[in-house]
Amino acid sequence: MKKWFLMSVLGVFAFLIILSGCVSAPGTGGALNKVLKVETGDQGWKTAWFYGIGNYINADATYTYSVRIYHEEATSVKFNLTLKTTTNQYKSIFWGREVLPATWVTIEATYTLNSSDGNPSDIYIEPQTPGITFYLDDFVIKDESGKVVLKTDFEDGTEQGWSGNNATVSVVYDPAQSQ
Ligand SMILES: [Ca+2]
Repeated sequence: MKKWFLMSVLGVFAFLIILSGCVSAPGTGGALNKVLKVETGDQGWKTAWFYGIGNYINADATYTYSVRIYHEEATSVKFNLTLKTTTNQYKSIFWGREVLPATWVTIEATYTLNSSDGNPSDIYIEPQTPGITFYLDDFVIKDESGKVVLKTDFEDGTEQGWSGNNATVSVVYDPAQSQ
């Protein structure tokens, strides 16, 4: 009888250990995700810059742009995605899209550059609030057929073409995962 009781207690312990493993595992979904950290200066514009976007996209063609953005400011921050052309025009792909605090938000927009405005030169993401730190991941451009023409996910640990303008960029682990 005593032995039976001991086996039952051990069985319950084993069950609890297995259960706790199941509960804690899905939180990170396995591997930790790498993202681009952007620490901006006192001006809020043109902070995360991708030069040479003309290597991936053309004028007079329609593309869908998507990017995930995250920040830990006290209030929502609005973000812009802008395409600079070879004739120094600045074309808004999206403008003032709101990202809530401590929440990864996916922003998607479709845009066609008219060749009368030049060819694609550079692309940049900027917050409308100056001086903040934000994070971006999975910047993807797809053509009309749905084919991915550019994807930056930072999983190789490099900036993958992004650089800072009045900002510092670096690849870090997702701050939402490490909390
Ligand atoms: Ca990533």
